[in-house]
Amino acid sequence: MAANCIFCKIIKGDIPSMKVFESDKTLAFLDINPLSYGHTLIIPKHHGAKLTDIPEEHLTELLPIASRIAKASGAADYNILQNNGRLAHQEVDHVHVHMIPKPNEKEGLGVQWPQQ
Ligand code: IU
Repeated sequence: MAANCIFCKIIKGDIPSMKVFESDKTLAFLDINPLSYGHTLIIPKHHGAKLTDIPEEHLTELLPIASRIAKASGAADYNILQNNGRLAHQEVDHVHVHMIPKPNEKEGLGVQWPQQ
């Protein structure tokens, strides 16, 4: 945990979030400024700014959980993104994987997400 990290504060529950999934190693919650309905962040509970700062055993759930959430979103198409460093457009210095559904323009998503 890093005292001044906003995602560590979300993990601790000091800042509220719309949780989608939680285990001992991983937390997933809705992005506060979503690029699409259902935009979710999947983060390791172990603090580290970049992927290369995190021990591998804390990374193992990130893609499987992103995959599960993508499936649950009902979107056939979606982006999985993970930015490292300012040149790569990273704004929050705690590793996070974005799952960004791409709703079908005619049908939207297959399921409803909670309102943010
Ligand atoms: P980036 O990969 O570091 O650029 O993405 C940071 C994301 O974190 C961005 O989509 C923000 O909307 C999101 N976010 C959030 O969900 N909750 C917060 O309190 C803050 C940022 I600060």
